[in-house]
Amino acid sequence: MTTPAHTEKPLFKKILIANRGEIALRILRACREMGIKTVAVHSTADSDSMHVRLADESVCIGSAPSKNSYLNMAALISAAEVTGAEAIHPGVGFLSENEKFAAMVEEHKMTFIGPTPHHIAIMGDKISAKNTMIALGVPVVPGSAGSVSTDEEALSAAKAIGYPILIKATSGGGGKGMKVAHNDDELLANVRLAKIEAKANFGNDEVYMERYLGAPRHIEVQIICDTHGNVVHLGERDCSIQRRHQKVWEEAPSPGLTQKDRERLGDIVTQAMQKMGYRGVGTLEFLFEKGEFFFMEMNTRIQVEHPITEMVTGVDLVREQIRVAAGHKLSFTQEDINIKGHAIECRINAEDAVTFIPSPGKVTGYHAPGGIGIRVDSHLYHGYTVPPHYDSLVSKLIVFGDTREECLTRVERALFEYAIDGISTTIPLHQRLAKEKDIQSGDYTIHWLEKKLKENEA
Ligand code: MV4
Repeated sequence: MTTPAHTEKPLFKKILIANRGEIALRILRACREMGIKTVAVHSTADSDSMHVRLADESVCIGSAPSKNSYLNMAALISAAEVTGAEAIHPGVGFLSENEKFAAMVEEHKMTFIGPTPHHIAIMGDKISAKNTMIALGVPVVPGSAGSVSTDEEALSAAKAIGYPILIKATSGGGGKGMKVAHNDDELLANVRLAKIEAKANFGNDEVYMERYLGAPRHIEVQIICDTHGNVVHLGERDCSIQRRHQKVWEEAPSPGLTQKDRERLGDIVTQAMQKMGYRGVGTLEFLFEKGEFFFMEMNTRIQVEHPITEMVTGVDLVREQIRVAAGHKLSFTQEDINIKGHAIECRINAEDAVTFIPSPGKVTGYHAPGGIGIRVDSHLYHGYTVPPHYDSLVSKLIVFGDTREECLTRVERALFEYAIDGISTTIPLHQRLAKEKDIQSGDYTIHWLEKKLKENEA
């Protein structure tokens, strides 16, 4: 699935990577293999980071708080102009789904490695994302047509939806401000409460209603689109194992889907993206319950858990993302994609494995696992100091096996080898997860981990 580079127009000569940590490293690696020069940017807290060390050039763009550095649009644009970068890769988080930044990059005659500002904006608003998907023939959770303001609106929507109902904030993210209602009285009380909380948290009191699914799985589909009308899906990932809306453990393919489910979902998503004229990589998130898929939201960026899809498809997603951003055609078709084997990602955070209290500090010893089926995406090294200012993700252990059983065996083996000294990490949590009966059988929903952690507390 490699493309002879000499047969196509040249790619970018230089890319600025507007991110840090493991994902900056991931993008750097793709660029180096493609012969593209890299510019790292960093805050004053990240001068000694691995992404700065491995880049061809680096620019300090501000002080430790993200808003002064990794979220500082003017500083990023200046750094790109000064270094002569032709494109900016936003990575994940930070400005990766900011339509203003995407537009600003293009206004300055550089390429934003991502979708159009228009598509970012549509998917950034949950109601417009949902309405867009309905129009494209994608199944969504039954719910109110838009936001609900009055008691009358809420009650008439509830009649059509049926209980239990989930109230969500239009501007809310990560499940913040969601409330369940089982009858009309609860509904009216909770709509009022949700609006007050939404106003306080997001500065916008709009809320909408959906049928509450009690025990679904979180299933997301990876897609990639070029600017020549080609759309390919790369199968799904199961990200049901979460804590406080943070993914902890991800698998591809999902142990809960049949091949029929998978193909049905892939077809729906591919056709929708084709009609939409989407460009770049994207992920459509669904809830899956009793054999039915319901669209929730779409992420318009590369995702943290993309490597498990790379492991089971053999596709370098970041390389393809850069190629399509440069206007190249996808180097494969849907027929070339065959899901093979099984992959699991353990997200390793610099946190206590029981209390989840962040544990920044100096890594006084470091030994990463290796051997067959093991990939470690991490910016850690012996002597590195994990700064306290950012996300606590410090490593992704990505494991491949021909079967799910082999993959799980290798997860346990790799976790046994992994040594990170000086800071606390969530490695012990993953060691426990790998031994759990429900994990081994693949029988879990989005509520499994929180329930298990509560049981262990008691
Ligand atoms: C839901 C749901 C049940 N029914 N929507 C949580 C975050 C936000 N993006 C959507 N979320 C949910 N929406 C309906 N109609 C349950 C959740 C949910 C969840 C979803 C995915 C992964 C983990 C979750 C944990 C709790 C609740």
